[in-house]
Amino acid sequence: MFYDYVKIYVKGGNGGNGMVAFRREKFVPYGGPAGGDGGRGANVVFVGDESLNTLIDFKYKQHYKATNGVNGQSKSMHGKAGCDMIVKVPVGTIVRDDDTGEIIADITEQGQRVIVARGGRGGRGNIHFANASNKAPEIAEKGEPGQEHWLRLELKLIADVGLVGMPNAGKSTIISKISDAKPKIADYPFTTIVPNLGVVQLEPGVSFVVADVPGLIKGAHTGLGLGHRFLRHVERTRVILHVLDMSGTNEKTPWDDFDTINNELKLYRQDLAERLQIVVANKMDMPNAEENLVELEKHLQGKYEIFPVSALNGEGLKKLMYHTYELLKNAPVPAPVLGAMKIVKVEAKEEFTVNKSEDGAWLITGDKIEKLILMTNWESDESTRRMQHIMNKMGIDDALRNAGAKDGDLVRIADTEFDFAD
Ligand SMILES: Nc1nc2c(ncn2[C@@H]2O[C@H](COP(=O)(O)OP(=O)(O)OP(=O)(O)O)[C@@H](O)[C@H]2O)c(=O)[nH]1
Ligand SMILES: [Mg+2]
Repeated sequence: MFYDYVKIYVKGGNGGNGMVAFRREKFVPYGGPAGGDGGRGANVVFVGDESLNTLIDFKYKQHYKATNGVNGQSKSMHGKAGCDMIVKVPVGTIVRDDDTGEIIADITEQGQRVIVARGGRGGRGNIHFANASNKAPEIAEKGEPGQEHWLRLELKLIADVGLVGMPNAGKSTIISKISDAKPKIADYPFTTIVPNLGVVQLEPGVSFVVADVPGLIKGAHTGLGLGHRFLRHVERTRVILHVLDMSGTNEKTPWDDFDTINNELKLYRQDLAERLQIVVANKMDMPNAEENLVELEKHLQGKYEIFPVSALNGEGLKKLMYHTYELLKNAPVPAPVLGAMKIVKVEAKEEFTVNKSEDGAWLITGDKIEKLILMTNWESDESTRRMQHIMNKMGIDDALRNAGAKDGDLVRIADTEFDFAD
């Protein structure tokens, strides 16, 4: 199978920080709390797009960070949420967490949307922390950090275009010039024994997949010269580039080669002969090529477009590729090959764990507690007290005590360290 892989980093925006502020109005000496909430961080969202068929664009850009939420303001004004970052991916892309290998999403439909990195919640402003006993709280949360991870994208490549022709016609030379493929090229027939795939990129976002199919011979449709195996790769392609060696002699003319190959295609599957086909007149740098081209044109009677090229020195290939792309635009898209797969959601875990780290500190890990710690503003005494209260309620104090923690032991959670006070 021909798979394309890329690794990319995605990060949701951080939530904006909540604000500590108080109302200041005329004739109201001690106004109530008026600190607004931070805005939500933006998500990174993948959207299935049928017009893409490779992952090549991700090889150039690997980091995708959505925008942060805006901090809350005074006068109870909430910060604005970040605007989601939309990333188009080809239909057929499987998205895995690179660390665990777990499938996060399987993009099987046009327009399908999947959040691959969630933006953080905005921190709450001090208006939320007022109660009967504390009318002027100095507490506000920091924004929740956005989710971040490395993803592995996989796509089964489906060739859009097939390079078909007699052995030694120059198919591998062509694919080596137009794409990133590096096949073996040699001056004898049957150099290529398995198809090579290459991605042709004309411009960023404009690419297609080409298959260099091993040479076909007379009788290929019956399986001769492994013909069956190779023809199967042509079945799925939408445009056929029929490569001819124009340096033909009297014994072996390009037009006879043309008829032989097309006859094999037709005998293998009638509709293959009817597929969009461009004739690539290769080796135009060779003697006799010009005369042969005139003969070939007569023979084809305008039924096929002919592109004279020299793969060896690259002449004519660019024009051929742009024309191929134009044809592909209107050629029907083959049905997706991947069946629907289960979508596994990444949910935050509630529990926490206590471990002793090598330096003797108590290490507490867990999605919820780590998030809460990161959202706490430690400069505020009140926020600190609130956090201590929450940790106690979650059972973290008990867990530390049971694990053997003593007064003054170092405790570490996320980016914060503090002393254990029993
Ligand atoms: N002069 C000249 N030689 C070429 C040109 N293109 C390819 N060749 C030569 O033709 C020979 C065969 O080229 P390949 O690209 O291996 O041919 P192929 O069609 O892949 O052959 P198979 O894999 O056997 O089917 C090599 O020696 C190439 O260097 C060209 O435009 N001009
Ligand atoms: Mg070859």
